[in-house]
Amino acid sequence: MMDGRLNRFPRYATSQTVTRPNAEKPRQFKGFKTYDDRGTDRFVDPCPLETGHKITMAMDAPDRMISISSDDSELQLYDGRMLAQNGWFVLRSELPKGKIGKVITWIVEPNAIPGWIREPNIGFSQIGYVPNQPKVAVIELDKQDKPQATASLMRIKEDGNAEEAFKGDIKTWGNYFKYNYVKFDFSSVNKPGIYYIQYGNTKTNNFLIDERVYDKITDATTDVWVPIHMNHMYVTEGYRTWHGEPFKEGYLQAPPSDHFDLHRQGETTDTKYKPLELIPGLNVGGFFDAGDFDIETGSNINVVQNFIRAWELFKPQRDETFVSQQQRYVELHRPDGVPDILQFIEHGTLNLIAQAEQIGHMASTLSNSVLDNYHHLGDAASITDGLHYDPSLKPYEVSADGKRSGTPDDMWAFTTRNPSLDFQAATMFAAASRALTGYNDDLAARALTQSKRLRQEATELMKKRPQRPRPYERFNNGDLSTNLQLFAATKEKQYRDSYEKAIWAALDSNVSFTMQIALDAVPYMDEAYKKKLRPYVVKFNDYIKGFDKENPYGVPIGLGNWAGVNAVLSFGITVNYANIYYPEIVSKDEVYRVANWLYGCHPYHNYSFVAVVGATRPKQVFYGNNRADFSFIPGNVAPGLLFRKPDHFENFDDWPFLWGQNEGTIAGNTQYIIFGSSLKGVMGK
Ligand SMILES: [Ca+2]
Ligand SMILES: [Ca+2]
Ligand SMILES: [Ca+2]
Repeated sequence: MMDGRLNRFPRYATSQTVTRPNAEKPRQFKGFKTYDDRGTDRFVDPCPLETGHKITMAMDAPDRMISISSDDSELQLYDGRMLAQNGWFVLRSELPKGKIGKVITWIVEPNAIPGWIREPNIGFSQIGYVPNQPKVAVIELDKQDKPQATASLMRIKEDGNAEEAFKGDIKTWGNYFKYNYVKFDFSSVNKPGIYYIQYGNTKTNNFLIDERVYDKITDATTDVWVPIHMNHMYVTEGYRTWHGEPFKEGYLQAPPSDHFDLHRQGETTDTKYKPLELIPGLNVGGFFDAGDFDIETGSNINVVQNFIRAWELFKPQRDETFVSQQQRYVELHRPDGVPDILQFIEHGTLNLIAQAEQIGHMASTLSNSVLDNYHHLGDAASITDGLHYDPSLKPYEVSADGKRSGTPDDMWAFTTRNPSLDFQAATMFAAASRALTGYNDDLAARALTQSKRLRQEATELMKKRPQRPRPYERFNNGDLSTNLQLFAATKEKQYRDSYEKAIWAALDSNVSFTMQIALDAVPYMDEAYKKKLRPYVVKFNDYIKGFDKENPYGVPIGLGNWAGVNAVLSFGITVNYANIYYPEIVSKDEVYRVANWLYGCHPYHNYSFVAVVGATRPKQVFYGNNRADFSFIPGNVAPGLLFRKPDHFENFDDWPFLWGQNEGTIAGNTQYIIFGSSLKGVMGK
């Protein structure tokens, strides 16, 4: 209600706009434009939904009611979705010109409900539990709430009625940021069945206790999410085309540019190409970065490595995807006789090898040239016009032969040379050559050639710049990992010696950070190595158990600006590997920590963070390239709980546009495949 006039917030953007000359538009980020004005030189300006001096919203809902008033300024309510699907409702007053001191006054009155107590959030795994695993629900309570003495586990019988299968005491864990946490341990129940938890008046949705609950945890990700993110391919599923073949016109050499999305091209190109010259052969293979469509080279390197790790240790033979590089065609749910993971390794390698061969080193990224393409939502094939950019034509003009246009929409390759990225690529190419041998021998040989060349050249470049910090050593153990991969690929002793020379010192300085690489080496090393690693694994086991005291959920919870799923998954993978190689030190009970967290046992809500995984209640919305539909791409993994200072965790399920809590990335989702594969590997033992 605004000044007594009643209205409803519109379900969809349907209010009015006008256009104005671009000259009246405030300057946008670095002078870029978020819109394509189609040559009109005018921008779109939405009209307010309402104006007035007092607005009261949601007076029918005491928990959401809020009133805002201003006597000395006009309140203007806008629908931000008129300009962008991620727009919010905006209430604003324009500041008067030339006034200082107290300029305008707003009175904001949120409604308060005396004695309000939040409903308990009962955290449990929406996947369910295998019979012999620990089963502990973590119940998040308002600090004003009085904990119940007991909770019950209810079993749904075949006749549809429920019976109490177990009644147990509630144990207090204590306060963690905003809430009080108690636990309900029902590990003793191991009879397969359909269950729910009854805590006071709160009843959860149902879940399974069954031997096979983990069997399908990676299928949505490998069968659906990953193939949909294959770049430079037409991707189809049943009646639906997910996207046509993107970027047919290829990639231009980026000119010197301080760009967006953290991309930058230095003063020189570091290549044989002139600015805006076509670099041949880059429009092949590779995976979309995340909710956007660029190829982040660092992420794509991780992706190939993730697939290789899953392949080498677990050899998943699953074949549900048809991939034809020749036809540039992918079809979901159509087997073609080749394990999908091998095809994904090949697809990732094809783009990265093209970069190494055509550019001579790794590009930092292949990305949009104009900002109004970057926010594209919809079919990736329609981001650019598919025609080569020809500056001699006018914008939107097409050449007579239909092959060129004057629209400067071709993607750019950012090619500033970064030896640490070349090092990472060298590591990945070594592993790729091993994985692809016997499947695509030509690509395997090319990968090994590039691995050796890039490693050599990067080493020399590093030597020439001794004054610079070497981020690859500090952040990703690049040298250790490269040496290990090269040893695994070539069996040459020099690589093994270099690896062994460095690994123990790295473990001494940081056991949790280095443990994954140390475990990755186990299959390639001897018994003496495995024995020497033992005491470090004991230390790592203490590190795992330490999380029980740090927070109620027993996993490393990130408090940064991007919710911490990658750190949680890394932790889970290392725990799984530690159990696989050292089951007598790291017990099987530890491997469920991360699974519980991912599938629903976490703060804020109890929905599974993996789209469609967790039969009863996965999250409804994710930040993917279909986010404008308030939807998701199956198999996506949300970053999870975003921490907001001073004490708030959140993960919106009715608003997909907050990337920090809802965006799945290609590196993160393929990391999830390793997590899931290794967890299934543990189960199969
Ligand atoms: Ca990106
Ligand atoms: Ca296949
Ligand atoms: Ca074009």
